[in-house]
This record gives sequence, C-alpha cells and structure tokens, in this order.
Amino acid sequence: MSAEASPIRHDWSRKEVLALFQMPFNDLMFQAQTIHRQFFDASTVQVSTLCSIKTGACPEDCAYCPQSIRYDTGLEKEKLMEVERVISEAKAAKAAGSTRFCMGAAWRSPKPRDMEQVLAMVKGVKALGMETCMTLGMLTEDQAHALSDAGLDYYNHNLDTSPEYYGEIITTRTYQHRLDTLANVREAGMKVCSGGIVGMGESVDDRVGLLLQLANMPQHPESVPINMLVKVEGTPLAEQEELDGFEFVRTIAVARILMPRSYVRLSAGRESMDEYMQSLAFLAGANSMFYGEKLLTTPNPGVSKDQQLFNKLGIKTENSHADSNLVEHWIPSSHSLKDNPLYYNAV
Ligand code: SAM
Ligand code: DTB
Ligand code: SF4
Repeated sequence: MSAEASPIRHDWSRKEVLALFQMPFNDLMFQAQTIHRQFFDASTVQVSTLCSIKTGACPEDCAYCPQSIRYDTGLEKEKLMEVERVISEAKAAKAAGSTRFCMGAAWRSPKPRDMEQVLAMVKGVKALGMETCMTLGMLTEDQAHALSDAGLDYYNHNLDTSPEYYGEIITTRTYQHRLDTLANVREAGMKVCSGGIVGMGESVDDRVGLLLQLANMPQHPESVPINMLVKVEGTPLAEQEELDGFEFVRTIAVARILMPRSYVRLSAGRESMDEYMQSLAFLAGANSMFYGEKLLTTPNPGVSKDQQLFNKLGIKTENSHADSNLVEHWIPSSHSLKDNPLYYNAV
C-alpha cells in the first residue's frame, strides 16, 4: 500500500473512532501495523530518558500523581536541580543510547524566578547534541517563546483523558487550560508531545474522547504518549481496578491509525507489563518509549532489560549515539543481512 492510501485526517467522528476500538483485535492490529509501515520502519524505536528536575510538593490535585502535595505518598520533595547536575544526567542518558532528554517539573506552571535556570538547562542539554523536551505545567505565551528561543524541541503537556472525565481526575485546572498551553507551545514553534493515561476507571468512550481531541487538532502532536496508570500508594487511584491489557494495546493501535505520522509512545506502566504485552504494543504501532530505570519518581525497566527485549524482537533504537563501552547494542553480522533482524547479534 502506498503512503497516499492513508491520508492524514483531522475530521474523525466519534462513531468512527469507537468503531475502531470495537474491531476484532486481529483486524485492528493488522490495520494499525499496515498504517505504521507506510510511515515508519516497523522495527525502529525512539528512546527518551526522563529526569525529574523538580520533585514533589506540587499544588495540583491530579488523582494519579505521586507528586501532588495533597497526597501522602512518602515522596521526598526536592528543590529545582542545579544545571550542572541536569547536564551530567543527560550525558549519562546519551551514553546509554537515549536521543532525547525529557525534563519534568512538579509545577502547576513555572514561576518567573525559575525561568533562567530552566533555560540554561535547555541550552546545556542541547549543546550535547541531544533533543530536548520539557514538561513544566501550564505556560504563558511568553514562557513558550522563551523556551523555544532557548532551543527546546518538544513540550510535553498531556490532556490525560476525555473532556468529560477530566473533572473526576483533576479539579485544580480545566481542560481548556491544557488546550491553551498546547496552543501556546504550537504558536511558539515547538513540537508538541501530548497524550494521556489509561486505566484510571475511564470508559471506552473516554478513551475515544481523548484520542478524538488529539487527532482532530489542526496539527497532530508529533509525539503521543500513552501511559498506563502507575498505581501509587497514597494517591486516590492507588486501588484502581486493573485495566485489561488488551484495552491498553487497543488504545495504542487506535492512536496509530488516527495519527499515522506521530510517534506513539509506550509510556509509563511498562514495569508492570510483561515482554509479550510490550511486543503487542510495538505491533500496534508504538515506536517510542522511556529508557532508563526511573520515570519521574517511579521505576521503569532498566536499560539492560530493554536491550534484552530489543534483542529478542530485533528492534533498533533511532539515531543512537550510544557509547559502545557502556551498553550492548546491535550490529549487523554481515552487510547483506543488515535488514533482517534475525541476523543481528549483540556485541
Ligand atoms: N506538572 C506537569 C504537568 O502535569 O503537566 C508536568 C509533570 S506531570 C508528572 C507529567 C505527566 O505524567 C502527567 O500529565 C501524567 O500524564 C503523567 N503521570 C503522572 N503520574 C502518573 C502515573 N501515576 N501514572 C501514569 N502517568 C502519570
Ligand atoms: C508522560 O506522558 N509520561 C511521563 C512524561 N510524560 C513526563 C511521566 C510518567 C510519570 C509516571 C509517574 C512517575 O514516575 O512519577
Ligand atoms: Fe503536579 Fe503534574 Fe503531578 Fe499534576 S501531574 S500533581 S500538575 S506534577
């Protein structure tokens, strides 16, 4: 099938998207994988590393979040990290094969007094030759422009769920606040990273609603993180019933079909997924993930565990500058076999 066969649409109807969610699983996977292959190499994954530059004591009340000051999750709060430390963490992430460094802060929005330090982080990480991403909460137009001018490539700001379910999860800001920040990010010329969380007790209609919001934006987010709720003790969602893994994989597949050119990120929650579920997520069209043993405050599979999975699946990481002394990575055992993952060996 040629790339023309799947136009990039921004006019999806609720009915169409629900119908995708309700397809027989094998048909849905086939459609997602077919579209994925029109736009991407199906065995290449982009890897980003997260760094919590300001941890805990967030004034917001997001029911899933271990960093909200309102819930006792036992998290030690920390001040904004020194620029030098951020840069040394970014160097380590680059050496491990990560190409993007995502800096997250537990803020409702950045304070004017924090901006200078944050902008220095962007410049310092950029100077290492890595892509930069930040997630700092709501941004004004001026803040978005300042970050863009400093060289920030991506801004992560998740819609998290449908407009209808949002009020069940967060009461300290509105859906419109989120959309306004996303508009400021776009207008300032940065790439948008926006997705959501599944497994928070939402209905399939809410997963439809979230993806409709993202897919009907005038320009799709370049990166769409799909997080599985990480249940953290002390948060209101700690005892949330487990979502069936197939529903998570379906959400990835529908995101892939609706936004064919976007990177769909198999995001938080991998620590509780086995290799089979993660490989189904790749088959559904996920082609980006967080790399490194920690997300912001919760565990993530370590690099060596992910390398083992990549080896089993013949997955390569995108544009890696990994230091071969530090990590295992793939080399073709012979040039003629280069494109056949079965013939890749670990060094
Ligand atoms: N404070 C900023 C904000 O909320 O926009 C940036 C940091 S916040 C931790 C970034 C995102 O992490 C949230 O929007 C949410 O999607 C995700 N997240 C936080 N806690 C999570 C959890 N327990 N499970 C899954 N995703 C989570
Ligand atoms: C995103 O969608 N997921 C990441 C990143 N963007 C910032 C954060 C996941 C956080 C999971 C809970 C934690 O580690 O604190
Ligand atoms: Fe604060 Fe972000 Fe956590 Fe919400 S998700 S409590 S805004 S750190």
